[in-house]
Amino acid sequence: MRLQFPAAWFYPLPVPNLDQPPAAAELAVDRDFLRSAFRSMLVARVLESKLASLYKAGKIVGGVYLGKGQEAVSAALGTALIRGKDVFCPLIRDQAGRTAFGETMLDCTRTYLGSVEGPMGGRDGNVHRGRPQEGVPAMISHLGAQISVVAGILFARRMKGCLQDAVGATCIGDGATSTGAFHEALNLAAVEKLPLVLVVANNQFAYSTPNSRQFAAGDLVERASGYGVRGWSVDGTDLLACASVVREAVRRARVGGGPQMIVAHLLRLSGHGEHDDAFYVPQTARQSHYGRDCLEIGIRQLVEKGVATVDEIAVWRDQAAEDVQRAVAQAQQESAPDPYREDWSAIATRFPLSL
Ligand SMILES: Cc1ncc(C[n+]2csc(CCOP(=O)(O)OP(=O)(O)O)c2C)c(N)n1
Ligand SMILES: [Mg+2]
Repeated sequence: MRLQFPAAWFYPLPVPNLDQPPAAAELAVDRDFLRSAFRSMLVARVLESKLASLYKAGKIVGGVYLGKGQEAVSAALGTALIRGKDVFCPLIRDQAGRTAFGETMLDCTRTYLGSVEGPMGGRDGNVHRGRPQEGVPAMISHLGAQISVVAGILFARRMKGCLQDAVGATCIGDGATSTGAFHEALNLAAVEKLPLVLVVANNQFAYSTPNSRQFAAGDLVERASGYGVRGWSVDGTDLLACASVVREAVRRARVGGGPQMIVAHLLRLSGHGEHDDAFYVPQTARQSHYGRDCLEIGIRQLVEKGVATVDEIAVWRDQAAEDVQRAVAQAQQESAPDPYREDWSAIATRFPLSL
């Protein structure tokens, strides 16, 4: 039976800034950055659409959680980071950021389809994948625990004298900002002035719980100053704004400015996972400014700024669709892990983890 929540739970909705987007950021981002970030958004959207169909066809091991509507800030972050130097611990909704940071499509399809060739050897499902040796710890938790993982890696590197000008970034949702893990990790990062970039995607809901039932503060960004952290509030549906803000925040963390917390305001354009039809999201929220699709806004922005043409974007989309088909077909013909041939010792004991 479907639960019916009283309307008063949701409205009046003191959702911050739903119709008052933060002032548009100056375009302080170059053409190459925008093209690259946008392409990652597009690839992620095409890839995730395929994953959703595979889920509905019963072909996926475990659940499917999409980043639809959240790609702009995620892609901006992945593009601003440097693979081989920085640490990026993505969340469940960060396919765009993963793509931008250089994850191959095969890493994704192999994990979702349970292939032994995948980065987790087919042992762990869907979003719980990473390449820790390459600065991408596997996603471990939705609710804030990753902040301390990244802070710990940065701290360890500093103590070993090899931090240099690397930064570490991770992402959480609005719901995670109410956990102790968030508080403890951000506080430690601030005290130690770690080069940590934390992106909070405020998609207005933690599963079905609206912001109004989660916290009484106005804009979540206000929490940053409580920790002595630089806070940034950005319209997560606006690619130019995300690119500009995220890039500047990463730059500041890199030059010793300490932790940076970016709150991106947006709406999740899918269910919590593909098993959820998000019936609890009111129409008023869908029709609000933050119900806009950042991918459509991105196309408009790129074309209007002369950064890409519609024809070029169509070619990118077709290329992404082809690549996705190939990566899915490849993973589908690979085997699942064989439990009798597996080494069941903890992965961490098998090779030294270089932080
Ligand atoms: C410790 C813990 N409690 C509860 C859950 C179940 N859970 C997973 S995601 C989620 C909501 C997260 O909301 P938010 O942080 O806003 O992220 P979003 O899903 O909106 O991106 C909950 C309650 C969990 N994974 N771990
Ligand atoms: Mg949320």
